[in-house]
Amino acid sequence: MKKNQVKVKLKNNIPSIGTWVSTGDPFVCEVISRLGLDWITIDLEHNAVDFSQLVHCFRALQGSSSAPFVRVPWNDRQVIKRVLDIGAMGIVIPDIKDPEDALNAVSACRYPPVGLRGIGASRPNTVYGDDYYQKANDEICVVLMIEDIKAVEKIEDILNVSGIDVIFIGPNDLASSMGITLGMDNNNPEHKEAVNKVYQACANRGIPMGIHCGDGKEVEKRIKEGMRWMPIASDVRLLKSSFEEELKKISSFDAIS
Ligand code: 3PY
Ligand code: MG
Repeated sequence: MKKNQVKVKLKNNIPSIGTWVSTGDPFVCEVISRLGLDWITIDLEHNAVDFSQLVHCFRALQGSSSAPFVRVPWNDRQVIKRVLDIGAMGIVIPDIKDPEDALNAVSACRYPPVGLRGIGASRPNTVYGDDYYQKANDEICVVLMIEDIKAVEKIEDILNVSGIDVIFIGPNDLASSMGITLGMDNNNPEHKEAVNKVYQACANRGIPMGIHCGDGKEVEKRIKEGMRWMPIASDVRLLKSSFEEELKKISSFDAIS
């Protein structure tokens, strides 16, 4: 089984950059994966993407530099098992609220005796090699999402759970839980304070931390702040914004409403 280069980079304190694919479209994955991103996360949390589309997305990423990651819809052992058995090299688990959630999430991603993952990874055995079972616990990257102010308050207890590879902030759900205006690069001082609290707690323990970014400029800023695992927006957001940019350049364009 080949090494997960995302984990190699993070261990060496090198920023790891990727994006989100919300369309679940293999061709989109194929196109983006030729850009040299470290990972591509197929988002099953908020989109109409199912397991049979997911396997084709993974096939499209095969042979590229972009490791196949998945954001699962929920912290659910059954879903995590299937997504890993389809071939995910990284799992992003939303809305971790306390240490118990964190322990359940990490355990679902690791084989015994470390965790509770069941045996039966036929596709990974085929595409990653016969030693998948022996190596998977070390190579799978576990990304836990902190996106509720209650989780921020419990961050030290959450980080006591061993086996967390990345802590990742969902800025919009975090803002929503605080009752403040949404936004990726959120300027609200309380939001900034919450993000900084999580960053400091992670930095003290040497756990890489990241946040969802709206664009490359924000990624650059977050790297300078010390963060290490950032997606640039998503396929859908970038598709929409680049069309909007081009349409602005056509003075006679009058959008049909
Ligand atoms: C959020 O902002 O809530 C997210 O989940 C981003 O991925
Ligand atoms: Mg969220």
